[in-house]
Amino acid sequence: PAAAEDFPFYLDKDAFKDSVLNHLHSTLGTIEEKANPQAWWKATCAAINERVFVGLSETHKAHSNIDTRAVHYLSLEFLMGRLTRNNLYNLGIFEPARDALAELGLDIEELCNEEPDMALGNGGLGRLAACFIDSLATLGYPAIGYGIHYEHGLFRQEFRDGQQIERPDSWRDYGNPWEICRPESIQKVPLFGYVETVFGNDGQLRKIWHPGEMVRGVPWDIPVVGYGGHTVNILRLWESRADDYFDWDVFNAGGYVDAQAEKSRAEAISKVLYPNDETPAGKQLRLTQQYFFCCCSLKDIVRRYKRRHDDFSQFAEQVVMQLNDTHPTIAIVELMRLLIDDEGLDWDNAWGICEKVFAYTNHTLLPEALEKWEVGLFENVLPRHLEIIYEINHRFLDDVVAKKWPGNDEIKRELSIIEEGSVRMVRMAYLCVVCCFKVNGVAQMHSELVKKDLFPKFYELWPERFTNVTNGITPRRWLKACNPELAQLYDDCVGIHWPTNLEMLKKVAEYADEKDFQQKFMAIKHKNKQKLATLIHDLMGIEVNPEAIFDIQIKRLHEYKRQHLNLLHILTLYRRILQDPNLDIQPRVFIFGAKAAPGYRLAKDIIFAINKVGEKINQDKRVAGKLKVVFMPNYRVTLAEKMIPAGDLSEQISTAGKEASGTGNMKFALNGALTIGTMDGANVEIREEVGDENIFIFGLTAEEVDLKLKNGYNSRDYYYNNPELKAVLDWLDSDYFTPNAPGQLSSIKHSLLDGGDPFLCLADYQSYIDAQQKVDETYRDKAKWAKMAIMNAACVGKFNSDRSIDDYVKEIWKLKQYPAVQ
Ligand code: 26W
Repeated sequence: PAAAEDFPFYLDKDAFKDSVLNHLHSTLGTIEEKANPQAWWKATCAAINERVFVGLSETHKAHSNIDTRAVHYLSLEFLMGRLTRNNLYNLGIFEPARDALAELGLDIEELCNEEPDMALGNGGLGRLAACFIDSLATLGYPAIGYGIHYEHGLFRQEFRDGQQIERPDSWRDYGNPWEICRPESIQKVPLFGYVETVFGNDGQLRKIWHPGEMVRGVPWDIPVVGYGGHTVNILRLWESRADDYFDWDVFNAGGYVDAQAEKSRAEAISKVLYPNDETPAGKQLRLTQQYFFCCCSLKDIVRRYKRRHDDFSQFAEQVVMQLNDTHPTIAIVELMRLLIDDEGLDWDNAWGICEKVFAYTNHTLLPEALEKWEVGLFENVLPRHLEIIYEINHRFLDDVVAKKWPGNDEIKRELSIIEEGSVRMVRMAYLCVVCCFKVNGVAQMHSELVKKDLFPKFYELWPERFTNVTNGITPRRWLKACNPELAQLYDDCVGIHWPTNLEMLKKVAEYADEKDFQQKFMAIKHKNKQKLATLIHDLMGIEVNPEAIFDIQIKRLHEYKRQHLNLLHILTLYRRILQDPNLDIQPRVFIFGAKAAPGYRLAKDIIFAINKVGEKINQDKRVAGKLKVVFMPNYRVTLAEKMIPAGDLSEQISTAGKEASGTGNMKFALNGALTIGTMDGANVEIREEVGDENIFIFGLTAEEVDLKLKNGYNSRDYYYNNPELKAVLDWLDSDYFTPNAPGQLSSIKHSLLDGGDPFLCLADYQSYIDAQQKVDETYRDKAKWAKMAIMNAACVGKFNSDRSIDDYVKEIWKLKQYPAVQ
């Protein structure tokens, strides 16, 4: 139980109950007899917020009094999930709140289910941002997250006859108790128009941008409560509004309709999150979103700085900005513009500042995911920024590239921020590398590939710029809050301080061989599996056996993540069972969760195929319950919190060299699942930590993948030389799984054979099947499996996001800790 001395906002059950009742009456304006669960939830949030807001203002005071250096985390995505439970745990008042609500006849689980998921992100990158701001607050660092206040987050997924359909997500329909509107900090954002060149009084050329349109950015602050409640930082999200849309002149001139149209155009900017991960949209609205939030955030930062300083000499001491992938790259250009056009600095001065304040994190090596924008789009939306980009490029090529490689025009073409071709493009990643003082990848292996494959010439130019920060996850959400029974077991074993010192769990490894501990550990896993089984039954009507192996793959749907390789394994087992009804295998439940980008045909076909194969298997009497396939709809943070504690086997099976890091792999291991995975991303480091004997590694290495592709990979060779693989693929292509509709599942086989199998599913097939066979054999030995599971949970302390933040602070941000509330 939380000790009052560790948690300054601790209050007991009775005090919490009074507070909830008080808010039910005076904030919600209702009474016990009339209140519905939503009103109770909101009253509870109001009771929590009484503490949160005190922490917020204390933190604000503390940080502005000392005028501290702060990190500004710029991200188009923050995948926060629900906040009620985490805020309660971080304040140390979960138990009193639970008991108080119970006395009021309320179940805290049910109450928490009233909260919609804050799904303002696609996947790994957005969730990483959420874990990072949790850690920053927990460690007491001055930090602010900047992003977009989307009206609609990532779409809600439904299945209709096995096909994904997308429905709008409306997370704020009935108000959100966690956000505070700050109209006093509204910013104006210029767009479109043209640039005029004038002579200033000093005889210097000056540029004046005459925007064609203005929109307003309205900030909404979400308090970010650190564990212990000693620091409450903010996440500031910008909402777009029309500038003076109620323009009386237009109105009186009969232009009411035009004014309304302008209003909807402006408000479209923050309307919806782009649901594509890995494939940039290339759309004007997306570039506008990026500029909109960067412009608002920079003006906010500069305004705050100028309250204390008369010139910009201290700016780079006070401010560091982390760019979460290339999505906020335009912030670099916007700061140049602000400093030169608005503040009157000269180029060298302005550039000198920019070079000290921006750092860039790369999250992907997939070439199609690297953002490029058509020059024409810039010309139209941000004409002044295009000029500045040209100037940055010009100076870079002439001053830097020409000095390093004199007379080499080929290399200039290669490194130019502008890609020449039939359509000229701005390469956003190059712009980042040219300006940022640090560029980091998100796992050791990924950071090596960033240097070697992605930016080799830049690495030659500036080797000291490139670094690694391995990703991490917050153990508060991903262990303490989502798996309270395991958390309790750890409290009993190693004391209560592991949530902020995850390496303490190492001590648990000492118990890995003890029968008694193994039993306790696996009993908790079993309970979590029962709970998930109930949820699956309630949501989908499918009966699954908690004794079976829970084999889970949850992540965005993408060819490189190879959900279809998993499917080939399922088909292989199904076929073997039909051929030999007495086949002795461990019962398994294959559980999936994944959203496909709405325009990604093959990804949607893979979802459909898994659903169809699942339907067949689940109702086939001959399978006798040995296999079940469950594709849970609408995978999101809240569902992950229920699935991960129940996992036995964690599927991390991307083509080596493609998954930058992965973070689901860390969450599973921490909750005692074993990994089956390739030598990719953070799997490599997980293997290092848990030991080769406690993980199932299979498949080609990244070097072998490259070599195969270079030497002309032919997937057909594998198809014709492996009868079981051939049979399984042909089977998928028949009408067995889609009676009366032959060919409905053909696109998968087609992509693997005619499409050339770009992610080498067929090359890795046999090795995967063999590794799965080993999983099956290992699971039969209960003690061995328990020991391996415990070793995984005990040994992955490295992957906590507090360690990631420490690495960022030491390598890049150079911050000091200032916990505000004692
Ligand atoms: C422009 C469209 C777009 C949107 C999002 C392109 C690329 C992205 C992200 C890079 C997708 C993403 O979430 N990447 C994941 O980032 C995680 C956090 O670092 C890593 O763990 C995953 O390996 C990486 O795929």
